[in-house]
Amino acid sequence: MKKNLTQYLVEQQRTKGTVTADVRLLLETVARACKAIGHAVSKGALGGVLGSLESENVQGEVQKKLDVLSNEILLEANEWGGNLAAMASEEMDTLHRIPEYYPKGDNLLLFDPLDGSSNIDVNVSIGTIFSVLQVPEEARQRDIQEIDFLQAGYKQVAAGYAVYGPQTMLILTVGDGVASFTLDKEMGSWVLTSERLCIPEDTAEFAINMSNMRHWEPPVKRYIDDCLQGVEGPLGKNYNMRWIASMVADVHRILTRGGVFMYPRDKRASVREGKLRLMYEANPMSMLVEQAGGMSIDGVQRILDIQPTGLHQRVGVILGSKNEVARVLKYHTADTN
Ligand code: P6P
Repeated sequence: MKKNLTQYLVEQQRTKGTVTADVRLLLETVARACKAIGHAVSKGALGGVLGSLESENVQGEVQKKLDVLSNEILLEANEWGGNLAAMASEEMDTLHRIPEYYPKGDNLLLFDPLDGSSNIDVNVSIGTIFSVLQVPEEARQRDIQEIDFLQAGYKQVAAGYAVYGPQTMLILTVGDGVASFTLDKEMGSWVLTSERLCIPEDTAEFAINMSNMRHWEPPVKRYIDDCLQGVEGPLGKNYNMRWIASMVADVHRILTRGGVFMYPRDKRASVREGKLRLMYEANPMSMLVEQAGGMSIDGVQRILDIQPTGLHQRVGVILGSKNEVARVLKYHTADTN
């Protein structure tokens, strides 16, 4: 009999002490919300949820109907459980405090409710990314402020994503490796399908949006040029390329078979600090990748060590197979020596 998510989390709580009871309940609530989001996504045109709204989010991006619906599903599911002090989301300008009339807890939940929105209307895999932090001791007797969220990624107590693709899967870490669960849609349960995902240390597959080549900084340009020279080039092997333009889908491929994912900062004003968001995209994905034996940097430093300065701060992201990311790091540090 395969374990389900609850059994996995109870084992983590009781035998390994990696999660507290309230984090376990929080993760089960988030997983339940992801089932509801996946159900809404799967309806597509039949659910009247495709297309865009007139509104824009804090990032200045046009919001898809499903972006807003997914955000509402996560807020409503998590408001009343008693294990959170506040939430933050890509779709909300600022934090969302737990209403006075609900019990509160000492955890903070951050999420990108539906990552890869540009793929929704063309039926390509998308996903939900989430991160759990704890309320700092000094903030536990007062109202939560935005600054209480601004903790380096190594302080996360849990991180994960749901990917809505051919299978609906939940990928989760509580600090003891990375487990994967597949949704049994007949029973409505998340069934444990891998107890410990492991990223191959080497790869010959890179993921980057090549249309941005003219904007890249020199180290990225040199690395990709060397990859494209194949076996005759300095890297001595032929590389393959993938770019799904859904971080969840690209990272899922890397957790499954290795590779290197790159969304580096570049010369465009809007991407000067990077495109992806640190708190609810790069940090949770970096915790997963490191827990699966990979590496995750912004180009020059470990992403999980970055001290955040803003809730919606952007960052360059280069993550995946350890030896390949270390190679990309060398291209960057060689530039500064
Ligand atoms: P581009 C999706 O909008 C996203 O935030 C990530 O999921 C994805 O990796 C990236 O942007 C794709 O960006 O510029 O290739 O469309």
